[in-house]
Amino acid sequence: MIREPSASRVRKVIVLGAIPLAACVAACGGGGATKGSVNTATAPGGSKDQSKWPADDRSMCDWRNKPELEVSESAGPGAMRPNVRRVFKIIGEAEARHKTLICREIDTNLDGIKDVVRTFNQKGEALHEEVDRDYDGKVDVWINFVDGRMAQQDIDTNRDGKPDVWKFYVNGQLQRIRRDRNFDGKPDIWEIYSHGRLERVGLDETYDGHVDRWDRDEQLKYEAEAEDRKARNEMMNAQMAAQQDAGAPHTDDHADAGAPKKK
Ligand SMILES: [Ca+2]
Ligand SMILES: [Ca+2]
Ligand SMILES: [Ca+2]
Repeated sequence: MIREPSASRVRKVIVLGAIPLAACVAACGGGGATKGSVNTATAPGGSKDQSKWPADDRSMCDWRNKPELEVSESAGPGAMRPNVRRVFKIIGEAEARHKTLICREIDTNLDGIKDVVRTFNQKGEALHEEVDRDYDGKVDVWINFVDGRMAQQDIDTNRDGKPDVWKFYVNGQLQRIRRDRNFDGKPDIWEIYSHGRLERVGLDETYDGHVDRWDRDEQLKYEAEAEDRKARNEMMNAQMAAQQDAGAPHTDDHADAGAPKKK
């Protein structure tokens, strides 16, 4: 049931992608920079024909009706019209007066609709990012930064406009992932990572919000057991060697303690 709309969406994406491709071969002169954009979907109201870009680019920066902010528009690679908007705030007084970037948004697939936006603090560190990764006109990735590093990434995988995967990072390293398999808005899988690797998984099989089962990653479990076994064997060998060493008279072959006696 869940697969059906996404399959039809894929077909739609292909159909939409085919038209701009033909248009672009004629109009874009095979420019390398446009290569990435021809195979993507076009957001509703957008167009891969840059002369037909809509007047409203669905800006995600908050700058309209704010005359105190300065806005710059520029054209990135492959764009014949501006597809990058930067919003600056003037801070400080007199000598210290300068402008600082507070928001930047880009139309990355060149359909005239902005699809990624990032905000910054006055230190220039990233604060928040929103992305329409599949170019359907709806945001599907939300990222929060702490001290300029990614701290949380929320992802919408079923295109209902709400996140169903939540990834948490500490010092840039993945620590936890929560997943919502039945799309009720609540997590039912909890993944715990250690040094970037999956360590254990908690499953809520009844969707009541409580973990019913914790599974340790089998590979990690095997490695941990192998380590234990190795350590135990080494300890036993050392003990045996010490015992034999203590009990046996000092001979030249004491270094072979624990090994079968030679003839
Ligand atoms: Ca776009
Ligand atoms: Ca989207
Ligand atoms: Ca759920």
